[in-house]
This record gives sequence, structure tokens and C-alpha cells, in this order.
Amino acid sequence: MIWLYSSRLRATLKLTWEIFFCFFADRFPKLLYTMRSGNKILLWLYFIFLGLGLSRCHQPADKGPVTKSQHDLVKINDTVESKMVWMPGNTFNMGSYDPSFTDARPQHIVSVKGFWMDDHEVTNAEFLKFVKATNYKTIAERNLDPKDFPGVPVENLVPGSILFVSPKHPVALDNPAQWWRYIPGASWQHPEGSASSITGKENLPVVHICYEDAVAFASWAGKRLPTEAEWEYAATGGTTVQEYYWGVELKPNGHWIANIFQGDFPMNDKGEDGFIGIAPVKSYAPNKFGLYDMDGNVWEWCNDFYRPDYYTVSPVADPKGPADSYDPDEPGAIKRVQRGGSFICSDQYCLRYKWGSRGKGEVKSASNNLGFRCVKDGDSSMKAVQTVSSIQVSLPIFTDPHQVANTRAKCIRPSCCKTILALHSSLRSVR
Ligand SMILES: [Ca+2]
Ligand SMILES: [Ca+2]
Repeated sequence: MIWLYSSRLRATLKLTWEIFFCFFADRFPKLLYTMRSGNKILLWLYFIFLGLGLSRCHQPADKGPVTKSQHDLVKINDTVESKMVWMPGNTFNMGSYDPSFTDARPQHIVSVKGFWMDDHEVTNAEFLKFVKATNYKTIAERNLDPKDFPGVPVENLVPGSILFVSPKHPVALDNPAQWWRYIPGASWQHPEGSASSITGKENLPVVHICYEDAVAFASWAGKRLPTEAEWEYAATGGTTVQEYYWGVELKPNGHWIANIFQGDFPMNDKGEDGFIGIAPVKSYAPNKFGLYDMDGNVWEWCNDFYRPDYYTVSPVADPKGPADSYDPDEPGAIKRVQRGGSFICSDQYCLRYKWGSRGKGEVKSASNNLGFRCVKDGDSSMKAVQTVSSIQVSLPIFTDPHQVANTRAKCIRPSCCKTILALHSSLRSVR
């Protein structure tokens, strides 16, 4: 506040200074005439001030042409406000009651300490600010090491990332390579490939972010990534277990609550929720904690390693995930948890935007539906963690477990760039 006041005061004084000297510069001939027989010291002082005044009058308002980067920084100030919301420490029932989500079971009691959480996914404008301050280069922008991609022709090992590309014809839903493409040049600042940019997309969540990239941003911002337990507690909004984080109906009162997919997956996204693809953050109403887009829009990194069996051994107090990762679907890949689903989720295919469901991703892989948000530890004087015995858990009955096909619940995603790159080894043809 003091700084703001000081800067405004300095600007006011500067303006007054310039008006004063420009005023006397315009009237100098008359002053010279009236003072020619007067005090010579005073006359010389007018000469000195005149020189200074003229130099100020002829200076342009800006000290140089406005570069693109300066222009972008101005936009950052005009974009969505960065805000964190206090999540009171509490105890809740973590996991899904839906038996289709095998890795999100059993439901178990978990307590989390209070913490601050970004009220929206990190935006392009916010990530741009980080990159300008640090010159950070994301993994999708770095050269690929041939050792990490055995079997892929060297000429195809160019920086890039994975995009969701709707096929033109119906395809089998058991082969994600039908709608995922490795695009050379795709990155956070070129979301659809090298010819695209984030201009005009400042308020969209940043995408093509690997785990390491998200951690780097969080560290720069004095924050960290949420644990999976923190993320899920925040997503519940403090409510009890239900079908969706927002309630029991997909469209309460006929309204879409989150940015997901409508239409025939993966060919035709009808955008009935208002958006085909990514939506600007805060396009939908917040949950009861004041958090936006915890469901859908883009997946969000959590800090926990991924193991499908972790919920069977998770501690009660502030679980931070297993010591290492293991995914039987891709045993060699190191994976971390991702949560919330994205604009590609729907009841037709990817159900992992529903309450308690989990996602996962290889740590050096990104895609155009993957972003993050940060948390920050709270003041220890803030609300204490409730005791486990203080809660009452009432679980709804899952009426028809066979209603949900395993394929849809599994939601096969391009969790590993290596897999997609190997499948599409001819990069030139998919560009
Ligand atoms: Ca949508
Ligand atoms: Ca989200």
C-alpha cells in the first residue's frame, strides 16, 4: 500500500515538474524580455531550468517501443486475480464408493491440516510471468534424449507434446492412439503446435506441463503441489460423498457444472457446456470452498507417487503418497497422481472426473489437457485438525456397479510420451 502510494506520488510530482518547465519554455521569450535588465543570477537560473525543461518536454512518454514481452506483462496485470483460499483442517472419507474405480478403493478416513490453495488452475499469464522471471524451459521444449526413446528414429526425436485430436470416423475406445498425437513444437506457449500461441489465451489454464515444470513454478511462487489427500478434500467442498463433486445429478436444474465432453467421443465434442476444448478459468461456479474447475477443464498434478494399492495402506494423518510409484499398466514408468479430469471426460468414456476417482501420469509427459494448481502451508495458529472420532460418515449405496464399463472407468490416457511417440514414430506425417 505504501509502495503504491509512493509510486503514485512520484508520478504526480514528475508530471507537475514537466508541466512547470514546459509552461516556462513556451513563455521564455517574454520572460527574457521582461528580465533583461533584472537580476542576472535569476536569469541564469532560468536558462538552466529551461534546458532541463526542454529536455523533459521532448522526451517520449515511454522510454522505448513497447515490446511484445512488455505488452504481455501488462496483460498479466489485467487477467484473473491470483488468489488462494484457506482450506480448514478437517477429516473426511477419501476414495470412491464406485467399485469400477479399483485404484480409488477402499474408502478410508483421512485427516489433513489446514492449507491455502489456488482458487483456479495456473493460467498462461501466470506461467508466462514465471518464465520471464526465470527463463525456465519446460520439458516439452527441451531436446529429447535418444536413450529415453529406444526404437524411435533419431530424426523423430524433436521437442513436442501430446494433443487430443478428434478422429474423423468412429474408432474403438480401447486404443488411445486413435485420438492422441505427438505434435513437434507443441508446448505451453504453443498449445496446438509451433504455429499456435497463447495470445488471447491468457486466462486459459497453462497446459503441456510435466510434473517437474509444475514443481519449478510452485517453488518460484513460494508454494508447492498439493498432496492427493489435500486435493481431494478441497474438491469435496466439505460435502459428503456423492456421485459428482457438485452433487448427485450430472446437470442440476439442466445446467452444466464443469467443462467436460458432450457428444460422440472422441469424434464430436458438441460443447453443450459452453466450451469445446479448454475453457478460461473461473468459467463455472466455484465449489463450496470457493475453488474453481476442480472438476474438468484440465487435469491437475498432485505431488504423490501413484500406486493403485495405496489406499489399502494409507495413513490417516496427512498422507503424502507411497515412497515410490508402480502402475501395472506401464510398470517401468515413474508416475505421479493427477486429479479432476479434463474437458475430454464424459460418462461415455473417461469417468475420472467423478467423486474420488484418480488419475496418473508419467512425470516427464504432458498433454494439452494437463495443468496444475498450487497450495501453501498455513499458519499454525489456524484451525486445528479434527480428531478422527469426531466425524460421522454416511455412505450412499452404489445402485448399479455394472452400469459403468471398466473401459470408461479406466480412462486410458497418454500417460507416457514414450508410448505415444513410439506409436506415432513417423512424426512428420502426424504434424
Ligand atoms: Ca466442454
Ligand atoms: Ca481442473
